[in-house]
Amino acid sequence: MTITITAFERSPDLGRGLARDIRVRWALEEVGLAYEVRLLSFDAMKAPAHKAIHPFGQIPTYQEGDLQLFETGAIIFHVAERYGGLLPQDANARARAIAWMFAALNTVEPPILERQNALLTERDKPWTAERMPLLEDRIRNRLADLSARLGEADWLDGGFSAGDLLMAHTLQRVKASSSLLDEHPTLVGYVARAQARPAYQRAFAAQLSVFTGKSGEQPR
Ligand code: GTB
Repeated sequence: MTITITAFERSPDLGRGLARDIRVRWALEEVGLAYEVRLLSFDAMKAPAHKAIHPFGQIPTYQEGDLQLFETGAIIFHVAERYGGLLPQDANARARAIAWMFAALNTVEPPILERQNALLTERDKPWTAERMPLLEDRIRNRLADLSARLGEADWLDGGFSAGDLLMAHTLQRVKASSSLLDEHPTLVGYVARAQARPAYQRAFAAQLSVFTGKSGEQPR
């Protein structure tokens, strides 16, 4: 069955791993599934045909036969459930890995997005300079707790899982736009370990190739 995902025709980072289709590409690479990519312009994302698949007019989406999905968390959970390899077999370990998926999306990502959105849309507002330290401290709190929990381990709970995939990509956004991650060498190492995975490298090269026409090196 052909799997088709959607991605940006034009991306602000020119395909350097920040747009969330990389999460889906990465998950598919981890489980060894081929996929096709439908590139969308901004207008196409907001058109009724795409909104029938993604109610909020965003990328990525996932189509497989008569299944159409949106939300990276749901897509990656589906891939993990249907194809295996991204979640442990043991029921309790599986439940804990799923908890890390939710932690990435519900607990760690929101303060990161809050800061990003403030920089993107409120940079020139009088309150932004005053608000920024508060937004950054919220991220710092999450990173400190995450770093303490990870400790010396390679991954969040045993072997690499869908929880690590979502967490590492969420942290990548911090790394790309601030020095906050550098305050935690443990987390810098964690992201580097995730990005060194062959599946991530293939996903990164595929996303980059949309913009360069050829596969690229992972930036350091
Ligand atoms: N919760 C959804 C999910 O996880 O799937 C969020 C999806 C989402 O935010 N999609 C973004 C989008 O479609 C692209 S990934 N935005 C267009 C819109 O909302 O109109 C966010 C993103 C894109 C590009 C960069 N970059 O280049 O730096 C960073 C992050």
